[in-house]
Amino acid sequence: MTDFKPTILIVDDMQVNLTILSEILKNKYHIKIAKSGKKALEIVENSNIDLVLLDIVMPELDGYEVCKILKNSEKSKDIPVIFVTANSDACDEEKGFLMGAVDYITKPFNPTTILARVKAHINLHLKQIELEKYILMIEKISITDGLTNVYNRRHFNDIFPKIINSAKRNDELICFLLIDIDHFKQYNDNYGHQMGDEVLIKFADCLKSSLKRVDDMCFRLGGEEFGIIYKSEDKQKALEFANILKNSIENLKIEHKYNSSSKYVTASLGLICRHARDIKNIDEIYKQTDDLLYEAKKSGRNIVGV
Ligand code: GH3
Ligand code: MG
Ligand code: MG
Ligand code: MG
Repeated sequence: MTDFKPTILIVDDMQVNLTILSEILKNKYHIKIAKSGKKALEIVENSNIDLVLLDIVMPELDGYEVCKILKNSEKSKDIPVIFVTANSDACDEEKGFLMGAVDYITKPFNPTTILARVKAHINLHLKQIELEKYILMIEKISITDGLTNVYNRRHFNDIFPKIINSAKRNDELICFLLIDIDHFKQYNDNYGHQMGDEVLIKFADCLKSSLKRVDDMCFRLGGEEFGIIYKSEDKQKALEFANILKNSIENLKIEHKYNSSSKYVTASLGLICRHARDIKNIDEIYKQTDDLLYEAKKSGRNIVGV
């Protein structure tokens, strides 16, 4: 366990209040202090703050203004803010919560209350951060193929129609490649399933590393079948890319004695380039590409079918 100490920013225009609050909290938390709203914003911008204790009545920027600015900034919108103030009016309290504060403590306060409430909000905040990280991780897992680490079929089904629709709006060309390992059953039968898995990993790495632009995407669509959505305004360039890819696969030089077209692992490809406006749906473009892949297989494998 690391002994992580959260950092609290105390904001108050009166030194005496800063001193009292610091004394109460300093054993359990790192403390930063600001004597004005402006200084508080500077500190939040330049450091990692886990909670803000915020006075309301301050010259220039008051606490409400500071809170509003914090809640409108991407960096600080999730930092819990607790108002600590002499304003005990219910309307002030309501306004504090409306500004996005998580709590409102009136002066004079009891040190135990301060400690308990700060602790509760810090814990909630840290749990929230953990939850967000966890959600991001789950989202990534849900779109990734577990063996090869490229996108999975679920993501393909979800994203390809969106890419086609966006290309329709921009009147663009869509290039799609299907890539299928040649005689992979033979490979498994002769070298074993585990070696086969290793081929799939190397194969996918080769496809991924051939894609240099963020818009190009690689998917594992079935056992030993992969798909690439390739951005190109030019069919000839896409074909050049497909041939380079085909050669890079063979150049991995993964021994495959039972492959009919080479002594190494190879793949056959189907490539289609269509104006997005001419594409009805993903089933149609998939079928057309699959037919070209089938032609490549029939014509001897280790070939790009166009
Ligand atoms: P072709 O050249 O016509 O594509 O022949 P092929 O043998 O590659 O095609 P086929 O569809 O007959 O066989 C595909 C093989 O892929 C069968 C299956 O055992 C293997 N396979 C599918 N998924 C995996 C996997 O996750 N790991 C391993 N090791 N093999 C897999
Ligand atoms: Mg004040
Ligand atoms: Mg195959
Ligand atoms: Mg196949």
